[in-house]
Order: sequence, then C-alpha cells, then structure tokens
Amino acid sequence: MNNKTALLDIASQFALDGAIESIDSLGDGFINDTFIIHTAGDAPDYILQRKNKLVFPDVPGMMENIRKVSDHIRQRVIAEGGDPMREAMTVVPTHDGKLYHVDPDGEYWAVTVFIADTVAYNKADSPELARKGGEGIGKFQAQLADFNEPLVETIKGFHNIRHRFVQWDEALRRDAAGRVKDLSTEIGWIESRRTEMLDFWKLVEDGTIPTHVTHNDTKINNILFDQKGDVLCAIDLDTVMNSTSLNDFGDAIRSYANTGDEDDRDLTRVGLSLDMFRAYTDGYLSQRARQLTQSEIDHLAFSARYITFEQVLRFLMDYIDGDVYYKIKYPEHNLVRTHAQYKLLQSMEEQYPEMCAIVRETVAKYK
Ligand code: GN1
Ligand code: MG
Repeated sequence: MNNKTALLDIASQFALDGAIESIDSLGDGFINDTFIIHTAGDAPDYILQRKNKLVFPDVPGMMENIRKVSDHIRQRVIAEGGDPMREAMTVVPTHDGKLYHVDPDGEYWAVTVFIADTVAYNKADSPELARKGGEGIGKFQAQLADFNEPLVETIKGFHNIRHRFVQWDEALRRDAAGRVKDLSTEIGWIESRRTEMLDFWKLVEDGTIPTHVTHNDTKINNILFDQKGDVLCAIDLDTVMNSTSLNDFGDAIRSYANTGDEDDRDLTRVGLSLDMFRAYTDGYLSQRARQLTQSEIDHLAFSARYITFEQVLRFLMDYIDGDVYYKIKYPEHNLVRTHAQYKLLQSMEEQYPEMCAIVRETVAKYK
C-alpha cells in the first residue's frame, strides 16, 4: 500500500534527529497503520502512524489532545524524579511545527519517539504482570487527576452505550451486508442486556459516577513494560478523553484476565481468570483505592461486564455492517471475535459475586 519512497517522503516531513535508515511495519493495531523509523547513530527511533481518518474525524484535535496529555504526564514524571523520555510519550512535530502531516492522498500521519528496551505483550502471562499492569493504569489515572484542559471527543460516544445502541439500531435497520437474518441468536445476546447496560450508563449521565480524563483503550498491548516487568507508560493515546475511569479498569480486565484470546476459535479456552482479576485489581487499587468514590468502587466489577458487553456489540455491529471498522484477517473474523467475547462475558456474569467480593477485600486492604 505504502511504497518505501512515499513512506520516506512522509517521514522526512517530521523534525527527526538522525538520518533515516529504514522504515518497517510494526504491531497489530486494529485501527491505524503503524511503522517504525530506524535512524542512524545515537538518535532515537520513531513511531510513524497513519491515523485512520474514518475512525478519527478530527486528527488535528486528537493530536492536540495527545500532546496536552503527554506534556502533563511528562511534568509529573519529572516532578517525581522519573525519566520523562521513557515514562511519557513524546509527540514529534513536523518541520513547520504541526503535530501531523497530510500526504498528497489526504491521509494523516503522526510521529512519536520510540521507547527502546521495552516489552509489549498481547497476553498477560502471569498474575505478577497483571498486578503491574493494574498499578500502571492506576498511576496513569493518578497522574492525570489534576489535568483540567479541554479535550476534544475524538470518537463520539466511544464508551457511551446509549450512543452505541443508537448505532446498533441503525445497523440492524440498514442490514448493509444482508447478515441479520442469520444472527438471531447473537442479536438476542445484545437485546437481553440492553436495559441493565443502559441502567449503568444512567449513573454516569446523572453524575452519580464521576467522569475524568481516561485512556479508554487499556488492553495489554497498549501498555509498555520495561524488561523488569514494570509499566513505563500507556501508549495509543488516540482515545484519551473524558469518560468514567471505570472503563479503563473494565477494558483492562477484558484483556488481562481472559484465559483465551480475544478472537479465540476454541471457546473452551475463553473465560475470566479470578486469579488474574484479583492481581490486576490489587495493582490498580493500590494506586486508586483512596481516590475513588464509593459509586466507582461499587461498580468496578460491573465495569468489566459493561466493557466486554460493549465489545461484543461493537464486533457484532461491524460484522453486520460488512466489516468496515476493525481490520479483519479472514471473512468471519468479527463473528469469531463476537463469540469469543460473549463467552468471556458469560464467564464474568457467572463469577460476578466472586469478582465483587475481591473488589471489597482489596479496597479494605488499601483504604
Ligand atoms: C481497537 O486500536 P486498538 O487496536 O488498540 C479499538 C478498541 C477495541 C480494541 C479491541 C479506537 O484498539 O476500542 O477495544 O480494538 N480502538 C478503537 O481489541 O476503536
Ligand atoms: Mg493499540
């Protein structure tokens, strides 16, 4: 898609240190295209991303969000004696000072400094790692607790289930790919939970559950760890915006505590591990127990069900729409993802009393 000369031309628009040696494809994101720019000598390498403008209608606004949030975190890291080049993201502007470049095809590109000697995971392989992950997101939220600059909403109603149901109802009516007739079981999974999910969201709408700056996409591969297994920083800040911080907890549990893969074809592998749930919760609450409101604590366990439900809805809706949002690797991929996430949701529903008990015990430990 992008030939080497075009990529080189794009990369050379940015104010990089060091001569560009090569540019390679990187990672497995579902939304953007990601590359690594290798440079000569001691200069850092860089991450180059083509931002998906169908998903993010206001890339300039989004890059401004990322810059503001990264700058804030950098100040906090400096104040705490940490290494700002490793514990914060650094956005690299173009030679004319913009945070993005628009190529001749109208595509949007952005660059950040690549943080070397790090480990990224697609799965949490031990409770220790899950505990560190929870601690990392807890710290991220704590670093942003006093952030009060305005942020643009990069994706409208991103974790707002009322908005998702509006999209869902439209998708069913449109039936763009003619698939609705074969999906009555799966559609039933969504409809039977509509009321309980909207009831939860009402608590956010009426202010019972407060909103803050949150990451909104905390699956494990959006977190950078160092070689010792400690969290350095959260990457993929495209969705940083105001919402309930419960979403960051719930979305992380959806990935850290799943015994299978997000798109596992073998459903017997998929389920919620209470050990991983306990470990992540322990790390998270070690940082946050004293700041959370009672309403947040009361809904922490439910937030995992909420976000997993939303993910079932989003994968199924994209399948119904004809696979227009998420990158897929084979034709049924979104349906496979739907089934695997639904299995995880059911497992959370079955173990919900235990999840709530773990939250209560852990809060008591840190309050
Ligand atoms: C997407 O961009 P990426 O791959 O980190 C998606 C998340 C989903 C996730 C599912 C902007 O995350 O919301 O939870 O896939 N990001 C966006 O794995 O939609
Ligand atoms: Mg990502």
